[in-house]
Amino acid sequence: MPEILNILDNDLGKNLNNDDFNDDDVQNPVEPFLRSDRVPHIWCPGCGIGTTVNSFARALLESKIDLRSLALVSGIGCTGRVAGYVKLDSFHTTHGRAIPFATGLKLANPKLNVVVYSGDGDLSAIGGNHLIHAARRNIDLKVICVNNLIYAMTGGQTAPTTPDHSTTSTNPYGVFEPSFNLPHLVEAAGAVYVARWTMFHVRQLTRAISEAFHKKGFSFIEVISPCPTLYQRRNKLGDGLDAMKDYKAKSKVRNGAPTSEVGMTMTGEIIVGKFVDRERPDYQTMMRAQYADSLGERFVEQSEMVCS
Ligand SMILES: Cc1ncc(C[n+]2csc(CCOP(=O)(O)OP(=O)(O)O)c2C)c(N)n1
Ligand code: SF4
Ligand SMILES: [Mg+2]
Repeated sequence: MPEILNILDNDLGKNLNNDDFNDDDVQNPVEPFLRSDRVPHIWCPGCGIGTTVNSFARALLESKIDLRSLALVSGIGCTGRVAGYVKLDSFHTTHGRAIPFATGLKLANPKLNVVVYSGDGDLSAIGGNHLIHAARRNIDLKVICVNNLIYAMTGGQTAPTTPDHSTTSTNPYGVFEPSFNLPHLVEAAGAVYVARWTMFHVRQLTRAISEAFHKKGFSFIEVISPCPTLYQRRNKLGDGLDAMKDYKAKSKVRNGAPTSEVGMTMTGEIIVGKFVDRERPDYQTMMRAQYADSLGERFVEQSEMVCS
């Protein structure tokens, strides 16, 4: 039995097999990745999160990743619900703690491909410290951050990503504090792969997720995604379709753009693209090298210590 199944002991995972996902009879290629028994889902009409899941599932197909070696971890929020809807070994953890949870999985079983799928608030507010330190350590995680510019699940409060001058439930007279430019933050902290796409860019997003699967180290993909119910409505930006039109009109592809130049405003252009793709030893490679150097013959490879 593969190692992951022993370690995760997840009944759903036990039945996973890549062959199950190439069935010609299946009309929607994404459907086998979903726990259809959980439908209807909680997301509002026009919400962008479901479309990001579509791109994610297509990236799994494209990258031909072994699904038995995959684990998906979410925090709390509307985006955090992704963990409950994907038919994978997935974990819906506590608010802000998806990255430490994922780090634990990766350290316990280095062969796992670990994806963190969570919201801007979860990852950059309560979980902000974990975000920068995982990037600094270059832990081999693929982080997909759905940035709807707000704390959606709890009623539309200002998040560290909310652009100034926009209106939220906690800033009814307009946000005045500066927001995080997430690609810049994670690049400065040490991420090896950084990209941003909007929910309109479904193909580019799929490609970026596939690329991240083949990258070792801390990868961060930001997806700008509409929350029609709270952010769009309160700021008179229309519905989900209006958001798509807006993303189409305002997005400018600038691959390799300096991340210092990709900060967002409420109504300005949205710079998208792959900004960072660089090499740097990941945490576990550095750890092995250091221990081998210090311990000499007493060093034991972790793989020899993992039970099968
Ligand atoms: C320790 C703790 N503090 C606060 C909350 C309340 N809470 C739940 S989700 C959330 C914000 C989620 O925002 P985000 O990560 O952007 O997700 P979204 O709903 O926008 O997708 C907050 C503050 C909580 N569940 N746990
Ligand atoms: S509140 Fe916003 S983010 Fe949450 S499901 Fe509704 S539209 Fe999506
Ligand atoms: Mg959010």
